[in-house]
Amino acid sequence: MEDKVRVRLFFLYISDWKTNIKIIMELLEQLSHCIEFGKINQASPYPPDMKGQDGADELAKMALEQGIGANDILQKGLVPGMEKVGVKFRENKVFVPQVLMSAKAMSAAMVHLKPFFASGEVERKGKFVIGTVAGDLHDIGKNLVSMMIEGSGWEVIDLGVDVSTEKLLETAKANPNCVVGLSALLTTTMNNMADTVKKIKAELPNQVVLVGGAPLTDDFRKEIGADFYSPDPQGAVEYLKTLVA
Ligand code: B1M
Repeated sequence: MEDKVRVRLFFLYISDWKTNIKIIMELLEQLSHCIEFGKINQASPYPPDMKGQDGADELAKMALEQGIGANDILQKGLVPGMEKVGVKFRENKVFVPQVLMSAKAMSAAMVHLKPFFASGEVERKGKFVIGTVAGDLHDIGKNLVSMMIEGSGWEVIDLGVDVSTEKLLETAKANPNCVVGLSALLTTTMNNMADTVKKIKAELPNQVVLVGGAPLTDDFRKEIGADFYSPDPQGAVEYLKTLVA
């Protein structure tokens, strides 16, 4: 091949490659935007200013079709969107309903990525076992924490509400190196939380336990021997990040 032709082909390849990168970046940015603003799919009327546009559902599928890796879609599209929601929620710039819409958008995208997680192609950051402590039926806050942590790339095992110490211990033992998260909303069930943490630490001294819930304080966390207290989901996400850094 002539040198001139070779040079032209090289520049064609570079410009094609640049275009592809641009398309990929735009797609991931759009995906992140859908998560941040809770755009589930094209049919969803929310948010009103994105009516009729593709949502997380269509864009995640499109990204896979364009050959973008499932891990890149998660880490460069979905996670940054969820992170923005977490920060805005902490700063009272968005509220529970908006976070729930973001979580729904995240789930719609995750449907397409799930097979890649199942095949082991995409690695999760770790396992997070969460539950509301025994005697406590409040789960709205716990669910938000659970969704945000899943959205940050962890596999979440959600045991629900009114979770006994025995169930938590059994799950922690079955999932070595997991992090346990406990939520309590009642002053009465804070005592159950203390009891649960004590028993977990007695049987599994190295088990990391993260606690949260409206009546808790960091002093209470220290008193009961848990490793970390977060007043909000974003704090929990940031703490987990430090464990895998
Ligand atoms: Co209940 N309730 N409730 N309740 N309830 C409270 C908590 C209460 C403060 C209301 C009041 O009296 N002002 C009061 C507790 C008083 C106290 O103990 N000091 C109370 C009571 C007394 C009760 C009952 C005993 C009432 C009765 O039957 N007499 C009863 C108890 C039932 C039981 O649990 N055994 C009861 C029942 C219920 C409902 C079932 C009706 C319902 C729960 C529905 C559900 O969760 N599916 C309910 C609700 C909705 C509330 C209020 C109104 C709202 C709680 C909530 O969801 N907040 C609440 C009053 C209030 O807070 N205004 C109240 C929104 C949620 C996003 O916030 O859960 O704090 P929160 O979660 C936050 C943070 O705390 C943090 O992140 C979340 C997002 O920012 N966080 C974590 C939570 N868990 C975390 C874990 C982490 C990290 C962060 O790491 C693991």
